Amino acid sequence: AVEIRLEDYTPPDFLIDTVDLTFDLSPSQTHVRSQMKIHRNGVHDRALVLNGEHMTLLSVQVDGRALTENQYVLTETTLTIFDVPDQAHVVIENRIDPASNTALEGLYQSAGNFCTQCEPEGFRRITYFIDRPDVLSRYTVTLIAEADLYPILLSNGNPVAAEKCVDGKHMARWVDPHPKPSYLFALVAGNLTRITDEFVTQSGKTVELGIYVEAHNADRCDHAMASLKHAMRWDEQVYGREYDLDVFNIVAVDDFNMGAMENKGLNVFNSRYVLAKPDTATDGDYAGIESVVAHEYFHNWSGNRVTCRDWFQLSLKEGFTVFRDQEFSADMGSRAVKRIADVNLLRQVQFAEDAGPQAHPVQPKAYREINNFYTSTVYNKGAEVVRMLRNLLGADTFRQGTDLYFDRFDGQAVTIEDFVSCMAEVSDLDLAEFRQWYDVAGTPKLLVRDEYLEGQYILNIDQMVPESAKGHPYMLPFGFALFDEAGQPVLLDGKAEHILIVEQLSQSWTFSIEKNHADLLVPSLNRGFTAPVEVQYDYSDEALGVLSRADTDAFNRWDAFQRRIQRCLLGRIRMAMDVGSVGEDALPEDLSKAFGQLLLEAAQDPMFVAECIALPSENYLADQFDHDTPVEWIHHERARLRQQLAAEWESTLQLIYQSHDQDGVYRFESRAAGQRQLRRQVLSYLCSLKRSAWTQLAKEQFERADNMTESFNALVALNVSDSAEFEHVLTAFEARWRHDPLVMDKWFALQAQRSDENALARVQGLMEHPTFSIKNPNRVRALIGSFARINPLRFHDSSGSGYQWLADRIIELDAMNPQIAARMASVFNTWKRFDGNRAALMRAALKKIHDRPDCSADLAEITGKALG
Ligand code: HT7
Ligand code: ZN
Repeated sequence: AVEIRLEDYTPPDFLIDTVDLTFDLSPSQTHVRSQMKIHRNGVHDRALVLNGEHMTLLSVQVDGRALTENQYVLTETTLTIFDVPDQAHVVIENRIDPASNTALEGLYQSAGNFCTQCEPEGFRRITYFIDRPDVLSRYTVTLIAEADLYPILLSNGNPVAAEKCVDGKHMARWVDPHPKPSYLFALVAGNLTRITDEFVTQSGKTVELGIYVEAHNADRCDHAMASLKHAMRWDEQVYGREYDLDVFNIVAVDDFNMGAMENKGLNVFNSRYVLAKPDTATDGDYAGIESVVAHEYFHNWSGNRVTCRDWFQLSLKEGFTVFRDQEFSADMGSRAVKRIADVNLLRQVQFAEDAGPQAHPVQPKAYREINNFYTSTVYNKGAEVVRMLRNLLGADTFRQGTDLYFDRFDGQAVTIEDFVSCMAEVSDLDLAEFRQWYDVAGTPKLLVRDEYLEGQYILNIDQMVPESAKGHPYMLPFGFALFDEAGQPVLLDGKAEHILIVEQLSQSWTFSIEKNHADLLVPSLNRGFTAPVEVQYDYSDEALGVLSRADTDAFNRWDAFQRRIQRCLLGRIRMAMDVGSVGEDALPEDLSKAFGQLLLEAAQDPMFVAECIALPSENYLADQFDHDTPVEWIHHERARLRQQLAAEWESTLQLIYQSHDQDGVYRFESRAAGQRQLRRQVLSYLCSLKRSAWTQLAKEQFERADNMTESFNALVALNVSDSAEFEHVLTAFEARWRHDPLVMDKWFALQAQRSDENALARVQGLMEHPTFSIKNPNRVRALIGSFARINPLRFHDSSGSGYQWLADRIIELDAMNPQIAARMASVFNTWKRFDGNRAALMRAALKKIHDRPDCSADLAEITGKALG
């Protein structure tokens, strides 16, 4: 694939004002008729070039005249029409084969129903079109299909007609009054049940809401519907954004490459982000549904009404919309815990991406395959950049900025620059330097030093910027406060908390402090994680103890405790590497005490305590090594620390477990979910002691549970216990749920993470399970993805067996679904961070995948960059 560069952007040669599409749907021979009114954009004499792939062209007409083959040129990817008038009526007929579309882009079938996925470039697999986001058109869509097989016919916009045809078929027509780019087009046709509700907007308009699912899932839609209504209200209250069609529909499909898609008025979802009832879905699933439903709904403004000029602007809609969904979820549940979860994800996934071969700026400057740029950098770092703008401007001014942005650019395809300009215009800030956040890859480091001099406290911040920043400093907001050794806030210039604006490579601030502090002063830095940076400050263990006990910023309390744990673990891992065996040293007293102190707070805020006592993941610990990553020592030392903490606090853990037991019906509600999460952590600690009393407790929890969260959490704890009970319970779980693929994904994922020596053979065996299918992305992620991503001990087996097996699976997947294959391949990105033997084996796996003549463009871009 050729490289596409931001600097080469030119406006489209033609625009398409209206498009009238008629689909005669059939699994392997769908007929598409497209009537377009087009006009030349500007003064030029270039031909009309339409994108089109994987389809059969049947006819082309311009202004009522059929074209002969010398009047156009057809290639594998384009249809070029010569001598088109400045304004023309173009009619194209073509045929497509949805049943054999395993890439799940364009029009395809899932469970016998038709559905589409057009972002970013799927529309060109449906019909010939100018398939780029800055071509906005008004769509009319007519769907014709067999009435008994496909009673439901949906598209974007509002329904305007429906009738029976003579031949057992029926038709429905939809008109979308809002001009939109082709990537927001959608159609669905199938045998689906509709769950309905309605929403009255702030201006009094009633919107009909529909969720369409297979009939047997009709009882699993309540939570998605409630989430949708909450999101609609929140967007009115927080951003003043109202919904703009008569209907809003969501369709759940089983075969889907990502989470969901924000097609105008017709969101299509991976069924895992719609379907939930207490006995099949965990609290995590409920939270995921709430945030993805909201995310897609919020796109109606941030993405659909105001869209992207080109795909380099992807973060304009995705970063902003992730920020919006994060804030929504914070308002629905616990703000502090949401922030912890978001930062954890950022550090584990985005920081790693930014430090590896696929690193790119939030606004990439070049790509070969745009599908590879739906990344954590574009989404999560993009959201952090918007969050920084909000923090720099303050909430009210930021809202003025978003109002200006939505009003000024409504109905247009715009750039990140347009967004930032609105923020600069409403504030008195010069944001020119802030742009660096969008333009430069890599995570900046801040080196912080401080000193106390006779009533004055001096804070110094030095920026260590990534190489590609060429020595230019970043502009960022930096939350800051100071505490004394007793954990009391120390006023700085009379204030307990400051947001500093950091904008120079080296900067210092001098504050007057009232009391005379001879002893320990502890700075609380980057509070609430105001900027996506790594902060280095030489904290003593005692200082971390002060913050984890007393910081008034919950995020920094969590962070301080996690830093303390990480310091202990990394020290032990390095020691184990040196001496070649697992250590025997005792639990550090301060760490144990801080752990115990947190446990005392369990009754007050169970979810927060659960987050604090969760040990850093093996992958996160591995990321702290830039060579010879010691997978075995990471695994064993992490397990040893867990056991030591459990042994030291065993009776308290037991008490907590019991006191957070819940009676009554399951409800997805903040405190109850927090209690369940706490019980999960506590039970896993207890089970790590491998004592039959605790294994029994977990088994009882499994047997008594009336909801999936408690049932699955028992399974997780039993996995830690390594006991024979685990096998029995796994079998019981499978017997009950083997016909429910979404529930079985949990079972596949858990089995794939088992760390015993039989792990790879087990995963290979599970690929033969009747519920597993390599064609389904959810199954692939659950089984193959979990083994490769969250079972580092076995995936990185020094024999290379894990690597070779994964390489073969990726090659198999590439022939069906290149997007999923490319995503899987990114686990090999880290090969340089392993010892010579593993690095060579990982590289060999990458080369095997890459050096095939039929390697897809998606996969070749990822593996090519990884190989370097
Ligand atoms: N805007 C969507 C991104 C997307 C996607 C969704 C489903 C399947 C393939 C896809 N490619 C890109 C999802 C979102 O961020 O809302
Ligand atoms: Zn999105």
